[in-house]
Amino acid sequence: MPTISAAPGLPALGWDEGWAAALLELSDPMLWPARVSRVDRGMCTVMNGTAEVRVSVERGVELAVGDWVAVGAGPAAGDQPRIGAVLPRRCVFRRATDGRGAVQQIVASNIDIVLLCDALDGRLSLRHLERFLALAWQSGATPVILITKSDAAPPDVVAQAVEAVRSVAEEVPVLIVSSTTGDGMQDLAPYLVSGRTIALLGLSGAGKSTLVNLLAGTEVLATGAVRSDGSGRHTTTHRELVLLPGGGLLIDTPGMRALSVINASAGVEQTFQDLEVLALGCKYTSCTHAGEQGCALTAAVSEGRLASGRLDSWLRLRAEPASADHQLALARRGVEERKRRKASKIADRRAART
Ligand SMILES: Nc1nc2c(ncn2[C@@H]2O[C@H](COP(=O)(O)OP(=O)(O)O)[C@@H](O)[C@H]2O)c(=O)[nH]1
Ligand SMILES: [Mg+2]
Ligand SMILES: [Zn+2]
Repeated sequence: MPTISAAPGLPALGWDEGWAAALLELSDPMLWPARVSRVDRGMCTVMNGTAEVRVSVERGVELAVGDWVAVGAGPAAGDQPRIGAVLPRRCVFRRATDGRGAVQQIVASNIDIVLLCDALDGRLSLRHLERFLALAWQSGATPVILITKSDAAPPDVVAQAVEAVRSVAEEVPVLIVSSTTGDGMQDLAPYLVSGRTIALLGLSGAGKSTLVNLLAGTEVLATGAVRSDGSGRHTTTHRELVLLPGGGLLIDTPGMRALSVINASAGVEQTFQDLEVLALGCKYTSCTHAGEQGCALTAAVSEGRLASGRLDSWLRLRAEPASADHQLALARRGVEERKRRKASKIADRRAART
């Protein structure tokens, strides 16, 4: 049975004319629209504007929190409703789950804004942040950097960290908040608009779930104390879409340790626009910026106009998508090969039996 929740209608969940058109294209009047708020094995929870409903998910259907789906009746009377179709995603946030980039998982979909959370504890380096930014731009969402736990460091340390972050942020807004004191929360308010979806990304222990609970006005998520060695804990076991009482939707995500930038060349380009512009000044258009003669980037580093770490970071991230693509292709080929071998074994056995 659907459980009635406070969800005040579809538009507050982000439903608009575009989604309505996508649903119409399915031309099945028996399907009803809903947004996925939680994904479990074989099941998911959806919000339809008036209720939260548990829906069964058939094998092979890849679902992500944030998806808009068309739901239909189960095969027999009394069966749980099931996913009829996933409406084409406007934007997805993917991550590699195996460190080599061969296995990818959709972290969340249909996000408008990505809040990149950094706890000022030194675990999120500027190089990490550049990776997060590249992934955020690549997803199609707009990134905003959120420095959390501002109460946990003296003001001059906070100011220094903000300055460092701004040096790689380009035009991305940088907000500073404390969930403990409430400082800076008013700067977050303009982003929390009805129907808008915001995903929180960051390392485990950055204070994401605490912030979601604070904004939701209730303990909707489990939070975890950071271990004494500062390594943090994975406390968010399920990504969940939380509808805020004052409008806006938040998606909390588990901490991301292994973060590789896959197929994100456009995102990398956007993140390093300053370097892309500088590179226009290189003598050769084929310049690899590895110390060739006439390289504008090498010159900028030696003149102190560009941090060498940022140049290294750009060169590394630019090289990654190609290698990850290659890994992906290799992995796919391996799977195909195994399938072929299995099929021929079965055929052999059948032939032997007859
Ligand atoms: N001092 C301080 N601690 C915070 C703040 N926000 C969260 N924490 C603590 O940081 C730890 C990790 O928070 P949590 O929300 O679980 O982080 P998550 O892994 O990003 O979801 C918990 O012990 C929180 O109590 C803050 O604004 N200030
Ligand atoms: Mg959490
Ligand atoms: Zn160059």
